[in-house]
Amino acid sequence: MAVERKFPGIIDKPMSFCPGCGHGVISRIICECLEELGQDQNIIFPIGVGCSSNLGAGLTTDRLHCSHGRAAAVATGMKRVNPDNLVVTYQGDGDAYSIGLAESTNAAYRNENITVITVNNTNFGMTGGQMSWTTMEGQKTTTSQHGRDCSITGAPIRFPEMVAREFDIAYAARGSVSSPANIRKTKKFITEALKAQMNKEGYSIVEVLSPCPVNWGMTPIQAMERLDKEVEPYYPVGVIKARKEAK
Ligand SMILES: Cc1ncc(C[n+]2csc(CCOP(=O)(O)OP(=O)(O)O)c2C)c(N)n1
Repeated sequence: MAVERKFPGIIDKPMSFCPGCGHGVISRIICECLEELGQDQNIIFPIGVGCSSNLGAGLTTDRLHCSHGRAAAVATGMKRVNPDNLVVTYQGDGDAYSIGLAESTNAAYRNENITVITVNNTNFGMTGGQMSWTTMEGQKTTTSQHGRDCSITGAPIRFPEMVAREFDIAYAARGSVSSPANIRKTKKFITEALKAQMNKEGYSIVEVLSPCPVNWGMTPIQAMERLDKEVEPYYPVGVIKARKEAK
C-alpha cells in the first residue's frame, strides 16, 4: 500500500536544492510552524537573493523576491502597512549579513515587529561558494583560496548575538539541521519567534546552520559532520534572548 506523504498545505511544488543542502528541511519546518500556529494563510515572505529564493518557487503564499540584502527593509514596509499579517524574511548569510548588514542591523535597532530567518551555510552558496561574513577562520572558499585569514578580514560574525546584546529585541536563537534533535529544537525556536511577532513584542531572529556540500567540496555526510564538529562550536545552538520564560 502506498504511504501518503503529508506536506504543509502552502507547499505546492518541489523546490530545487542540491543534494544534502539544509534549505529544504528549513523551508519545510517554517511552513509546518506556520500551519501549526494557524498562520499559513496569513503570511508574507520577503525573500532574499540566493539559494534562499528557491523557497518562493514552491509556495502558494504571498511573497516578494527582494533586492540583494534588503529583505529586512522590505519587511519593515510590509509589516507597517499590513500589521495583521505575519512577515517573515528568509535569507542566506551572504544576503543578510554581508550585502545587507545595514538593513538587517537597522531593523533590529528599531525593534521592528518582524521575524528574520537566516540560513548560515558559511558562504555565498548560489554563486559558487565565495567567502561571506560567516566563513570560518581558515575555511577555503573561491575568494579565500588559502583559507580565511581573520587578521585581514575580521572574524566570522555572530549576528544574532550582536543584535541581542546591543538592541532591545524580542527574541534571538540559533538552530541547526545537523541532527533530528537539532531540527526539533530549530522548529521550537521558529515557533517562539513567530509567537513573539504575533504578540507584537518586536523583532525576532532565528539563524539556522546549514550544510552546503557542493561548495564545501564534501559529500552530504561529510558536510553534516563538519556542521556538527566545526561550525556548531563557533556558532552555538540555543536561545540567545527571550523576553518570556518559554525557552
Ligand atoms: C546586487 C547583487 N550582488 C550580487 C549578486 C549575485 N548573487 C546572487 S546569489 C548570491 C549569493 C547569495 O548567498 P547567500 O545569501 O549566502 O545565500 P545562499 O545562496 O548561500 O543560500 C550572490 C552574491 C546579485 N544577484 N545582486
